[in-house]
Amino acid sequence: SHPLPLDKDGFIPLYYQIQQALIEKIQAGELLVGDCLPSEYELARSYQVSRMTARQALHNLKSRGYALSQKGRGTYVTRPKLEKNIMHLRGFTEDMKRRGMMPSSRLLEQNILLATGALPEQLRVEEGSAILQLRRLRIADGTPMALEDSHIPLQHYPGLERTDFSSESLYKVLRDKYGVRAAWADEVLEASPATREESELLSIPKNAIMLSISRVIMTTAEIPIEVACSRYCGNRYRASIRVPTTT
Ligand code: 16G
Repeated sequence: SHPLPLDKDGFIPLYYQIQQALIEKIQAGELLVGDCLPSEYELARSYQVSRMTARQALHNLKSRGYALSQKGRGTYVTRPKLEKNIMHLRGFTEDMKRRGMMPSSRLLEQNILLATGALPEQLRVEEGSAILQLRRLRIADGTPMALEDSHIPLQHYPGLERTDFSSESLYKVLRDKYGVRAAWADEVLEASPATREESELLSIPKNAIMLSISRVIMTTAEIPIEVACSRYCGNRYRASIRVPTTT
């Protein structure tokens, strides 16, 4: 298809107009994951701009996660990173469903253990009280997205351990069976390389960068729900936040 003419007298930079035109094609499904994007030369010729301008447009698509360049293959469309709004307390299942993706899990561990170390204080329970420990590989549309470790104090949620977490959503069960309402969470975000085990489970290169989110999440009644660590693939996830003004 012939590219739309650019607005050359306006205030919107040309590279930006080209970049947005390509993003629109990707979002409209005219360009699919794996498809080649026009080369720098082709873009420059069809939009009547300099190679520099075309290069900038392609560069921005790559840095925004819409494309990748590979020697011999050119620049091709990739699946954009999921943007996780870290101001929301939604669980994985709900978050993926809202995006129109199909969530699933591979249950790696589901055990009862006794609270030791930092857990009693974080979960506000006695040392040695029963904790449900979950380790799940979280999958969306068949692609492994994250590894999650959760610790939930069973004294507040008795019987929770009988749930089959290979198919159930933790937050849905807590909401439906225990009336839990999440109020706030303390979160820490951190970058670190994937361990060997993580790279195998998530099918990513060894030492690939992971985005780690550790959190303690509380109910409206100030009862701890969960201490969790979610380890997201750095090439599939990024975090966003709206920063409010402080007065
Ligand atoms: C989110 C939570 C995780 C929780 C899970 C429940 C973050 C950083 N992590 O991934 O702590 O265990 O949701 O998901 O938000 P589920 O309801 O699908 O089991």
